[in-house]
Amino acid sequence: MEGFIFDLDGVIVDTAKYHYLAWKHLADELGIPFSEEDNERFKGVSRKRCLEILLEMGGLSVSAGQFDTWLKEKNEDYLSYIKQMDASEILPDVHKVLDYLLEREVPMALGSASKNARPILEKVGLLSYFETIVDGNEVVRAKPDPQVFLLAAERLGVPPERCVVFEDALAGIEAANAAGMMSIGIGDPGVLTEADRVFTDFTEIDLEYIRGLLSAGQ
Ligand code: B16
Ligand code: MG
Repeated sequence: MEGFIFDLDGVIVDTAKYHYLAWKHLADELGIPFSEEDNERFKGVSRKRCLEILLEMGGLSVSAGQFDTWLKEKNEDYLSYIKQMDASEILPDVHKVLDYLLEREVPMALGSASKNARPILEKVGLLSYFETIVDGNEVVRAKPDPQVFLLAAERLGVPPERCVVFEDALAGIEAANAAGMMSIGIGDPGVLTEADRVFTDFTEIDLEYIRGLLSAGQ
């Protein structure tokens, strides 16, 4: 493996809790019941699609103008949480793996559905680790479409079959598989059934395993 691609939310940081608070705030305002379980459906899904799902849940259909106002309101609320983020929010042992790859000059990319990926990486001090950032501002077709990861590989200059993707969402695993890349699931093996390999979190990933990925086939 020559190129390493990381999803952001649920892999590097746990911003899902802030997305939840912001969606919950809007849902309460609209009188739509919304639980943490409902929020699971929003993982790896674009902001626009999330609002569509929320409105479907509430049986609401609204004008384009109103839709955009609520979308903006949710994001401003979310950004108020993001503003307070720092390096302590990097998920356990993520630094261990990123530092190992950086020391070996292995090209790394971020492949996220979020339009806020850059400011988040800046806040937690990881922006400089990535050669390229492909985020929701650039990608037209959302995961499970492979576009985000194929663009990341192209920018890294690494063929897809030599790229490995770390993802916490099933749609992201499907996107990595569709791109012809190795998929590593971070989370529940019962959910991420299509991943080539699943770890509960990065504390389970041994650096020997990463070393093995780098030397496989050589
Ligand atoms: P934003 P990822 C995704 O990030 C989140 O999992 C998803 O819940 C969110 O709706 C999406 O980003 C868009 O985020 O509102 O910041 O543009 O997992 O692809 O890194
Ligand atoms: Mg994710």
